[in-house]
Amino acid sequence: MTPPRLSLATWHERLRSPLPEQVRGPAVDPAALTVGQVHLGLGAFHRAHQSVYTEDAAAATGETGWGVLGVTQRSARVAEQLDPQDGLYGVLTAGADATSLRLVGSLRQVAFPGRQTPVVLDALAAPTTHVVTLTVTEKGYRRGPDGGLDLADPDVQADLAAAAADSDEPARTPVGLLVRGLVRRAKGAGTPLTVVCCDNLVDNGRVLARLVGQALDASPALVPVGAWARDAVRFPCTMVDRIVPATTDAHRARATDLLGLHDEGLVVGEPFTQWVVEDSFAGPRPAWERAGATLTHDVAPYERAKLRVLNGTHSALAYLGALRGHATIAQAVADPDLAELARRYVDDDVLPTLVAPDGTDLAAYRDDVLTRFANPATGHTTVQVAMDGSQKLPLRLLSTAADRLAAGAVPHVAAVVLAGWVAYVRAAAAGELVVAGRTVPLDDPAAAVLAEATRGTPEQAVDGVLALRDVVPAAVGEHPGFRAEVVSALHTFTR
Ligand code: CS2
Repeated sequence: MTPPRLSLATWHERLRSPLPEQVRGPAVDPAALTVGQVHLGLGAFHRAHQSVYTEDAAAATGETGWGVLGVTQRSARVAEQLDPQDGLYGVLTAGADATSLRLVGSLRQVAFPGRQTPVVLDALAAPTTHVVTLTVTEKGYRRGPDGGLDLADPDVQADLAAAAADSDEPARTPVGLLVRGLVRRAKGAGTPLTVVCCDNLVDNGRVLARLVGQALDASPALVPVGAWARDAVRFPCTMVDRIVPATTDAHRARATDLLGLHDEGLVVGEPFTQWVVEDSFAGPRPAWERAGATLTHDVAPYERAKLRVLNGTHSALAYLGALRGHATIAQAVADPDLAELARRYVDDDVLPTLVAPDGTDLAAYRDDVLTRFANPATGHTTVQVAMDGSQKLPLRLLSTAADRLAAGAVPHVAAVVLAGWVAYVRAAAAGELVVAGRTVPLDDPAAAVLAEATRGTPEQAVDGVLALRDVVPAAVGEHPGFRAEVVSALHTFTR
């Protein structure tokens, strides 16, 4: 018999019989909350991370004004998963030795911009909304080659035209949607707002502030809004961390087993979670520190250590692991050659570029990260982490390489990792990359450019990639010693 679908009613019904000890109900009742936070990019990561912090903060303080309006990005699917469940969903925590399930009640409403842009704009303008969080992935920001807003992008242009007209038409980009919300807010009560970027970008708050500033400068109609925003809107930087793989049928079956209810909105996370937030808010915020977040004046050392140690090594294991046929990150890091390479990468290339955040021992941090990668229970795939390399590698790998070269050292392992990416791109673009019996396509917004750049001999492929200025900084791309090492490493992959 199919178990009933999770909802407030079925959950209350479920409470009539005992729960397994690994299951915890929502810490707050979604029906008792009003919206105080809008989240753009309602994917699995938000649901397993910030939404949980917001719920725990509300539970700790008893405040009922921190319900979340979650805005989906690309499709209405998430709304279809969560609406029938009254916004309730489970987070399955998959540890190496134990699994637990908690339901989260902080999601008050779900909106899909394709249909409900006016709902989102009104929520962004509402004086009761104090915080906007974003997880829209690196590519979601629509940045151009100089890192600023890509004003030539037709979707960005459409959103800016809609912003100038303050119209209700469907938003096409997250930054466009945010800017349009700011326009409406400035024209309304003009209550201050804090916008919290939670993506893996370097200086994420400053980056987003710049994009919003550029959008508001782009049209004379928006100049007064820009002047208001400079005073009234804050963009704190953050470092977010939790490994959240795609939910699989096996995860769903496990959750159904534990809960006795079927949850279409289930997300999965590792036991570890961390959030470091710059304490710079324009108005009230959820008491995230009561939920374990660190509020600090300087996020940069945390963010840089996380991007370079965790994300950089993650990508290394993803490309090199997939090339060796490993389906998951746990399998890749269990491969002695790759474990050794990952450790050498951190020790030789990454750690010399870092300043330890307060109270952090970077060698211990490296060990913790490698242990987290080894957790087999998440099932995090190499192919998932390998996605969007053109967007991720500049931030997590090539910045490290640039710093080492500037210090006069050739980052040998970074060169091997870059060669691994080139080999991965070549194989995937040719339809020849097979991982766990499946042919893996090249999943990257720059797939066509990458396929073209990596054609020919290994030397030509390396030169093609090193010349991509959107991806590789000139100081790295034009360094002969680094090039020689990438070429020689690529030969070992293509042999
Ligand atoms: C991963 C990240 O897919 C990826 O690129 O490196 O999503 C990683 O799992 C998170 O940043 C961990 O906090």
